[in-house]
Amino acid sequence: MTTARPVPPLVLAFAASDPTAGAGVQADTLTLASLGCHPLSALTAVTVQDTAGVRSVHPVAADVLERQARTLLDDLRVAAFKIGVLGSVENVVAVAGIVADHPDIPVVFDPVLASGRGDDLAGAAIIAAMREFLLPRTTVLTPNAPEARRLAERRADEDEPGIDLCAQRLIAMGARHVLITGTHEATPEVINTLYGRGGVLRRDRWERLPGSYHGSGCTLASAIAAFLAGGVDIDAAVREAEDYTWRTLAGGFRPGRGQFIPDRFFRTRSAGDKFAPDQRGDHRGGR
Ligand code: PXL
Repeated sequence: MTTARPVPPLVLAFAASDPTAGAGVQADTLTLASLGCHPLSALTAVTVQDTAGVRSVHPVAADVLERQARTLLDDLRVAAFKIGVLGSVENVVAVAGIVADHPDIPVVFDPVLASGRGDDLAGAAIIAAMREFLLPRTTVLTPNAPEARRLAERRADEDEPGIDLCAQRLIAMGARHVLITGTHEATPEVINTLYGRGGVLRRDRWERLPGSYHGSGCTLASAIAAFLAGGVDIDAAVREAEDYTWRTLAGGFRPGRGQFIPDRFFRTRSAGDKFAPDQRGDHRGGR
């Protein structure tokens, strides 16, 4: 007979495959595992990409996505959901239906609209479906500032709305909390702001790191889901996840010609076994 051991918190990620493991379901899995969760996944799409860019996106059929998730949910007690790239309107609707059937499970939704290199990952129809079906079931929405502006929709008669107003609109569309990250803004430090129904809940400033990273948003959203799954409240989960993510970026490495990848396992690397310098980020694309 096997001894019953405690089960780590289970987090179900709805996400697309990124073969580089910089972003996507691989990033979620690495992040969740490194933070002590057991990572479950329901694949939404397959992408073809390297560290320099996304070549193509191939959505999984919505009924296959739905069966992956419902089969897991019939067997396992999921503590948090994390949602990333969805790939199609049908997949947005399928995931929204699944999470609506589990109203007690927190949902961290990273509304990925483009890759860090600007490749389009969601068109206008997907964005409209996110607003209508997913925001009303989102516990923490984690757009970067450009995504927040696109999701919040500019009114015909106005200039670009400020991020505070975008957050207010996203909350009016149903998101309970919105964390807008400031990586893409022209501020000397990166400023991340968490909003709730009553306005700003916290604003955190982080030293801006040099270099361009692939998968920082997936890391942050998965880390928030991991802390929520561990029973931490939203404010502390956001703070802890930002700190963790910053460290993964500070320890990031550049495996190919393109962007840096966060090191989600920075904690397990002692000074002695840190990679050799040429793998740490001095790879200048000489291949
Ligand atoms: O970083 C956002 C992201 C999420 N998921 C997948 C991606 C990307 C960016 O390229 O490819 C699969």
